[in-house]
Amino acid sequence: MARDVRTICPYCGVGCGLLASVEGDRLLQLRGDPGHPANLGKLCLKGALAGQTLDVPSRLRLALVRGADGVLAAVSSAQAVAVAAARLARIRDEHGGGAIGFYLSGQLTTESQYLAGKLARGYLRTNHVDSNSRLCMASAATAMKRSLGADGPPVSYADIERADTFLFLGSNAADCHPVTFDRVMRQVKRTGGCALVVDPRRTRTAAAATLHLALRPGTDLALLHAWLKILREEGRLDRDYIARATEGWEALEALLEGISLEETARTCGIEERLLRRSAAMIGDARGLISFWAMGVNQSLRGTVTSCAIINLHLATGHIQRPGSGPFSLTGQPNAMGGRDAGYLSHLLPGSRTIASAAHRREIEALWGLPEGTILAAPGHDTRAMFEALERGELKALWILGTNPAASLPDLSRVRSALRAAELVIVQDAYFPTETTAHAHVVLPAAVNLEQHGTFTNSERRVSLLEPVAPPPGDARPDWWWLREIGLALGAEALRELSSAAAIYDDFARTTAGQANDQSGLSHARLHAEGPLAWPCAAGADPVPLHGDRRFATPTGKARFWATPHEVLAEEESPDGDYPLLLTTGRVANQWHTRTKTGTVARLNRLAPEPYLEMHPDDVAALGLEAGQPVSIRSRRGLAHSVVRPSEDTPAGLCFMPMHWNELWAEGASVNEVTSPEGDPISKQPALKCCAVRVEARPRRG
Ligand SMILES: Nc1nc2c(c(=O)[nH]1)N[C@H]1C(S)=C(S)[C@@H](COP(=O)(O)OP(=O)(O)OC[C@H]3O[C@@H](n4cnc5c(=O)[nH]c(N)nc54)[C@H](O)[C@@H]3O)O[C@H]1N2
Ligand SMILES: Nc1nc2c(c(=O)[nH]1)N[C@H]1C(S)=C(S)[C@@H](COP(=O)(O)OP(=O)(O)OC[C@H]3O[C@@H](n4cnc5c(=O)[nH]c(N)nc54)[C@H](O)[C@@H]3O)O[C@H]1N2
Ligand code: SF4
Ligand SMILES: [Mo]
Repeated sequence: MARDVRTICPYCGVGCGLLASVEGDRLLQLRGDPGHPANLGKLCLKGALAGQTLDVPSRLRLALVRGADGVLAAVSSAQAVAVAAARLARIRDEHGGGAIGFYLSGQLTTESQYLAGKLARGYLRTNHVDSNSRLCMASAATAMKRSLGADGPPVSYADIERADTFLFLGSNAADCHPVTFDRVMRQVKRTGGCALVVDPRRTRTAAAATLHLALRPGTDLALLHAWLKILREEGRLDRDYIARATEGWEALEALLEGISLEETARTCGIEERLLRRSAAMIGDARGLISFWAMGVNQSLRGTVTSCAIINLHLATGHIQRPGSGPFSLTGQPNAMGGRDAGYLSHLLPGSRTIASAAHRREIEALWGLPEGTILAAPGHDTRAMFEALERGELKALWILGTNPAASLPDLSRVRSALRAAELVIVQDAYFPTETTAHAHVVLPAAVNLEQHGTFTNSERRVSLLEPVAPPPGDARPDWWWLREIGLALGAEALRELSSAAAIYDDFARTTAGQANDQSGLSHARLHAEGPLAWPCAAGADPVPLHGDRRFATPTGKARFWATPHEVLAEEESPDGDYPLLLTTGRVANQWHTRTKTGTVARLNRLAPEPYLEMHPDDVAALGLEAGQPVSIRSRRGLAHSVVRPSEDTPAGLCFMPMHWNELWAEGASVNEVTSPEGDPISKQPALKCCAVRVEARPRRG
């Protein structure tokens, strides 16, 4: 007899609920869960086919240890734990815990993310814990904290049905958050509202828009200031709200005074007429939701641009009321849970920071540790961690659920860091990956469809994962490996954390009374009641988001930030040697480094091979043609691809997806050429823009 099991899609941060029809150990079918507020039964193709990624030949079934001969060989789980623990212990004893780093992922459960942080900070005594969220949402998260006092969008999916105007900034939601995008477009149609898309390329999202502003890369901040200037001149700001709920308006107003629309039009490459038309659409909104993603975050100005998006909502009063709010789109399925659990180098669980002595003491007390156990200095962010590894300061890196040898910028440096490491532990569900090529120990992970745990989606909604199939071979949940190795290292306190439910309870306690309060949640409650959004305190129902609540800032008011748009020293602009700008991103149906989607034939039909998209004029000017193999050179390295002419990418810009990497072909990764420079506040790399030269390569015989 088949039964239904509720779980969550393993891919994007929309966090669609899945209903799995399961017979015994066998998954028969996945469908959208009509009862889940994120998707109301809908799914995109990736989610619908997620079951096909479980039992594939590239699944990692056994632990591997690299022998003296340099070859990875299968060992028992117990042997792998013993080897990993012994090598970590030696490094800790010789160099201190600070020689060990953890690089985590927004694709792990909150339980695994939390346990990794607890083991690292509380027992190994290293604060070098960071995650691929650094590449993804660090800017948005930093901005929400700076502007609103708490990291978490003050809006929910249900607000979509109460809004009529939707902004998409640096978001190709049609391909990357399809279920939310379709929901928005249904609402636009129903209300006769509008969707305004800001993206240098004509993506599928832009093509569906009421108005597409094809701005010059990196100039969103100038555009956002210009909109506010126009709205202010036209008396379309909410002065009451500004006075009642915000601070810092005067400085922003002074900045707006000094702005010239003519100059902004030139900076952004958008006609002044279109600046005014788009501002009018915002001014006319009854309910305004602004979605933003990597086109904003992965930039030298990621944080300040995210703050400017929030400025727009504060100044127009489109916040704290139904159908309005700034809505940072979560990339990975559990990036929000990871930040709640403190998986960036400056964070501790429950909206706390390492830099605060009071916060460290609170966590030490919750963990039953002596005062002073958690070190005061924040750990290395991702880039600093790999640089410390390259210098030999960091000796060991434990990588869970991410593939940095493909997804980090400036890959030749990343490889040299991994080669310099004394110990690289990689937990992954698939093998090989670009990163396992550098591993000394490889641990087989259960994927989320095979375990209990929680994921927190874009709208801060916590959902319970329940297994729809058993993990293959010796694969175990990530927290299981962390706990086994932690116990072998003497972290006895992990013993009682012997199930995902127990770990969740331990984590939820750390959030009591905090902005991201989940102390009212448990696996049992989530199982009984379904997904619930935070804040959700013990004994209380979820707190509504709307109404004039105090913001979680010291004064209770939201904060305007006034940063002028300026040319930055680190900015790569085209020159004689590198005359084109390259931008990078995603395509529909592919997921990141393709360990999962690469195994599903139907998902590969749309974009079966890597490509470099260029405007036909640039293709012609370089004497190239469709299908021509090319080399793409930047100041850092060389990548290979194949030309695809398209008018969707404006002249002077080219686009390369991030999905095809070294396993596909030598030099196939766009990150061979991208720059590690990033936002100085959030430390998020500016993966969206670097200067390159494109040249023909001989066609393969
Ligand atoms: N199919 C699919 N969906 C995914 C993923 C996937 O791998 N595949 N990954 C998930 C993850 S982790 C993430 S983070 C999200 C990412 O979701 P998105 O951020 O929507 O995707 P990207 O393609 O990285 O970038 C979005 C757009 O930014 C534009 N852009 C580049 N520079 C600028 C700029 O200066 N200003 C503006 N306004 N736009 C600019 C690019 O042209 C691109 O279309 O997707 C999630 N969903
Ligand atoms: N040029 C360029 N680079 C980018 C970006 C870009 O837009 N342009 N985007 C950046 C962004 S936003 C992101 S989020 C990153 C994503 O980059 P990565 O995180 O490196 O990409 P994934 O392919 O998702 O890697 C996840 C790894 O975890 C494994 N895995 C899957 N499930 C599990 C599990 O349950 N447990 C464990 N232990 N392993 C598992 C997968 O097999 C895979 O090897 O890339 C970043 N890099
Ligand atoms: S929209 Fe995202 S969460 Fe929903 S089914 Fe598609 S990939 Fe999964
Ligand atoms: Mo991401």
